[in-house]
Amino acid sequence: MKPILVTGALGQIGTELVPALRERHGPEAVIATDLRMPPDAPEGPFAHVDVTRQNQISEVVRRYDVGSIYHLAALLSALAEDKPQFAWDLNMGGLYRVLEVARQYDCAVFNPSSIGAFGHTTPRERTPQDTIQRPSTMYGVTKVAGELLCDYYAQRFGVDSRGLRLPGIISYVAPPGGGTTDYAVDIFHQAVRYRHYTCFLGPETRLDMMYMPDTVAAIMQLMEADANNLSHRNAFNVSAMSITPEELAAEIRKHIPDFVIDYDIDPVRQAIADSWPRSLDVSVARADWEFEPRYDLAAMTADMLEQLGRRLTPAK
Ligand code: AKB
Repeated sequence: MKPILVTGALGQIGTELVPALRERHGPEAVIATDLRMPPDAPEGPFAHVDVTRQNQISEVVRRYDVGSIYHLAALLSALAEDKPQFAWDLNMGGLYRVLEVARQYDCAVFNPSSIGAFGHTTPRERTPQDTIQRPSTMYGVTKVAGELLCDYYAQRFGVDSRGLRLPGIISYVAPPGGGTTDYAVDIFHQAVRYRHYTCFLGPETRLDMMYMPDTVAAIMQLMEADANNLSHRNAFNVSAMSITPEELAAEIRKHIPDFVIDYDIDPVRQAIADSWPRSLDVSVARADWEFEPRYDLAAMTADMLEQLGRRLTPAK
């Protein structure tokens, strides 16, 4: 197998996807790239890449004879709403350049879409795989356009592009940063340290979520799936749970009985969340490539608290 290049390798997903890919394919087979430099000595090849500079991507692809690009570098929803012009340049410009390099050097591409690709007019319960997509955020606009652009490169140029519509991702290694679903990570850190969390989304805000081990497994499974079994290419709906802040707090309280949640709603992030689905229909991913997440709310919460309990010191 030819080497894999990962963009945005120091972000929330890259931090855990890169080691998983290295475990599967060997440390030298995965080239981690990011705009930032890694804080510690990397465990395999690392290159500085700004994804808005096509020559920087193609230089690394040529140097390592890369066969697939997992393109994770992007701005998340709340940050993209704060800096819409920059979000367009980074999210669309980066993806376009990755696809152009993939076309020229015959690479496969993984591109994450998001529940943010949906909007107010989308059916919000059991949101189908194929449905109305009229998002009202810049993040959503770049995600829908990205799904279409990946489909276009597959049809027009034969680029083997594949992707998932990711829900909020919960993890304990690297923080997300700039997303609407970030509360579902912050809450665990604050619960372990202070037994108290002030949530920026309202108590009944129901959104899809997935634990990082299931996310990493889903990305690898989709990229290894037989193309003949895929009825869709890009943007498979995936999710492992559909939860509210109140339900998550109640689950945490089973482990930390005196945990308290209160609310100070951020109108921008609340408006974004209110435009997203409350639960996704993931049946197409199940049928096409046997998507089967292992962690539900209870299993994810128990593991998050155990892992963070080892890493964080409770405040006195
Ligand atoms: C965000 O909140 O922006 C992301 C996402 C759901 O795409 N986590």
